[in-house]
Amino acid sequence: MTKADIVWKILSGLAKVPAASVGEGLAPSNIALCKYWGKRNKTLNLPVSDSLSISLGQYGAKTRMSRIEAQNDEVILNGQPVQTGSFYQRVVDFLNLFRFDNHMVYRVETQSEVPIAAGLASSACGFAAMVLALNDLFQWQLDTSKLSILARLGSGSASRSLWHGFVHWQQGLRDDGMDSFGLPINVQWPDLCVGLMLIDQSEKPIGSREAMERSVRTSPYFHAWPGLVEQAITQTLNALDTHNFDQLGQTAESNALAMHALMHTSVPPVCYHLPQTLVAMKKIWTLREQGLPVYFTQDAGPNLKLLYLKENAKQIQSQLDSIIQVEPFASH
Ligand code: 2P0
Repeated sequence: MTKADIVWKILSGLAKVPAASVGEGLAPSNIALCKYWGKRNKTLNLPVSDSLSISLGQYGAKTRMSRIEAQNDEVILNGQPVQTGSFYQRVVDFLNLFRFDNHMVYRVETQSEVPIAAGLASSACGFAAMVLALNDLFQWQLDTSKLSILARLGSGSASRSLWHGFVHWQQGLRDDGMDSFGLPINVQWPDLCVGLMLIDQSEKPIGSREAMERSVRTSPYFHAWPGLVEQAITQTLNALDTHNFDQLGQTAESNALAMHALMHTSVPPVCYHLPQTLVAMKKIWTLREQGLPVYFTQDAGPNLKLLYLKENAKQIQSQLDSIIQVEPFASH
């Protein structure tokens, strides 16, 4: 089954010519508290487990799309035309799924509010915003689960970027992935803060897609991973129900460390930590021993994302450098 098969299944009977001159989409970035790491189907980005994330409020992508008379797609990122490179190619590959006649060429203008320097994945909100813009351009009025499935075809984590707050991506069991999409979790936690801790902004040694594949193929511990995530999700849902911050933070931190253990035990090993990453982790553990409730999570890069409550924000910022504070439940 190809991505195009899924697109056609979802869009069957719907308009194949734009109904508006411009379509707009706005999607927040997200950080996984229980990680997506490993695919059961690489073509369709179907995961081996559920995952659970928190969206980053005003940090995200805003995309405007229109059909144009041109030979090639026009891709504009933060006001600058992009004509080559892997970003351009990923956008064009995704647009290829939505060309319903030979002359369907697009202009895609994205304004990304993601602090790229903080090592946040911009692909998740980028693909989600593109899908929302296409839905608006063609006036398909797709429900959110279908929008989530389409976003997943661009990037797995994009399936979680259609909502604010906490989101649970259900792995699904079907081969076509029509049951693998995000669902919002109806929990508000206004005091919760996410601190983006900038450690290094140089290019990653290896992309997350390849690192993920290598973990699945070579880590001797990978067989334990889906069960660990399942357990982490149960614990996180319980922490959300009871507003138990320590359970939330501890579960997220342990899950991130388990994911990095898979990478460290891959052959050849993948290590996203820099010496400063370890220094920061130890500092966080020391602060916790001293009674300050702060936890971290880490994705496919050296930067950390901290979890803490608003009442401790000042103290945490005075102890740790370079933190961009996000309040996921503030109005946006
Ligand atoms: C996550 N990451 O759950 C995990 C944790 C990175 C570490 O999802 O291959 O860009 O496009 O489906 O979504 C990054 O991987 O991968 C990711 P693809 P994606 O956020």
